[in-house]
Amino acid sequence: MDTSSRRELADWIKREARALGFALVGITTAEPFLEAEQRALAWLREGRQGEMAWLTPQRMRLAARPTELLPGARSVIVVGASYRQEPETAPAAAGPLGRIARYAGGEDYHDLLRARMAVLVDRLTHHLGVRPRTRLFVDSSPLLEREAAARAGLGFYGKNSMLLSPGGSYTLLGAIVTDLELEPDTPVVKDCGQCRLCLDACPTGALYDGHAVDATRCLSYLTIELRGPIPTELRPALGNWIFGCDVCQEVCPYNRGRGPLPLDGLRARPSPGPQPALIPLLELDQARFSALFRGSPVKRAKRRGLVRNVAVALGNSGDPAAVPALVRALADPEPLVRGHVAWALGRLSGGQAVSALRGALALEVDPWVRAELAAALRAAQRVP
Ligand code: B12
Ligand code: SF4
Ligand code: SF4
Repeated sequence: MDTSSRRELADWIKREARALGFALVGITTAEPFLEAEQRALAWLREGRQGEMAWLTPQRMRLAARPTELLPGARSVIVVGASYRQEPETAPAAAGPLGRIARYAGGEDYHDLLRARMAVLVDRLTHHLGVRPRTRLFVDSSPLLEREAAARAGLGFYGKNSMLLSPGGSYTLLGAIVTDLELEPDTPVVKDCGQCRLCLDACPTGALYDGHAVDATRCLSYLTIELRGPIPTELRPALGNWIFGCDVCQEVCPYNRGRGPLPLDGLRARPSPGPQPALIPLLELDQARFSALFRGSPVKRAKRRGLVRNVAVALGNSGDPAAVPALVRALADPEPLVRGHVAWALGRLSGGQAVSALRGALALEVDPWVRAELAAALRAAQRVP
């Protein structure tokens, strides 16, 4: 294909992608991402991935080499879907409220983006009269998506490690690796300058080294990916985040102003909403959890993970109205939940908390929960 045909096809793809609702679209070559690979391998060597055991050096090497992901690959089409929205609009619920990261308020973006990208490939097939070889990536398969997006000219790395484009960072990325030869875009040469708002705002100091995140400290990891107990010293930093965290994006000047409208389906569902009441969530059983979060990214945390986070957020709320619900939750079937509920009661203290913790300690058999109960009892008794 000559240069003008490559450019024409690239332009056609971009028009179609925008018509499908993608706020961002760009193209890069299938050359390997060698510098990013080195950064990713260093990140792994330093143990920044925590317990995300699926992030292995082998996977990172693959993720940096589109031609190994699709033999014969020549180009990568990268799309970005906006999920920009204000969560602060009229919290309807009473009592202590939690927060769910904006990206997780709507439908599961993996399915949503993948379906639109598949339509793009179908239209491309129709346009060309022949089906090109393609492989679609949305988050869960190996491909360094931010790196692909940066090289495809969608934006640049912010100090919060997000891909920043002129419309901000509230975008989810997807990539189509293909054997088509397309005219590539040029990367954006830009940086954050002297700004360091996100570095100062991160509740746990998870941002380091200019543009990287230590996942083991990031609330997004702690509330979604971490399956076991949240380290005690980081629990207060959760504040009321119960699934993900948007702090380093909320403070970013690139996210001020209007920006692109969210893709249909990525708007927050009315229930449970972006700032749900915490007490009803603490009381969710498995059936109600499954019904409430069907088709939502929140299901990734599983019931036990979400209720664990809710317990921590209630402990952080300082609201004594949470004590009776927490006392009931000391009987939760999951030891993980009981241990965090104990911590929350220790923080809220008061006579009812102390006697419930004593009673639970007398009955508890799980050694980890016993240790949490004992520590919580000491904490609750210390507070006047
Ligand atoms: C694992 C993962 C996480 C982990 C680890 C995050 C991390 N930064 O690595 C956790 C669970 C913490 C996480 C959190 C979030 N994630 Co996440 N996550 C991923 C996933 C699946 C893999 C990322 C990965 O490989 N990390 C390893 C590191 C080494 O690679 P990297 O993230 O690309 O980091 C690059 C930078 O650190 C950069 N870098 C490092 N040093 C330097 C220095 C310089 C000078 C430069 C220029 C660059 C640079 O190089 C690295 C390699 O390219 C990707 C999807 C994918 N397949 O890429 C989504 C993805 C990155 N996540 C995404 C989102 C939305 C989030 C959250 C906002 C969700 C939330 N609200 O809670 C937070 C944001 C946290 C943050 N500030 O980054 C989006 C980001 C979209 C965007 N516009 O940037 C992605 C792309 C998913 C998607 N398909 O849209 N995530
Ligand atoms: S998502 Fe939250 S915890 Fe993670 S780096 Fe950003 S501000 Fe810090
Ligand atoms: S808050 Fe400032 S430093 Fe952080 S990503 Fe945004 S512009 Fe860059």
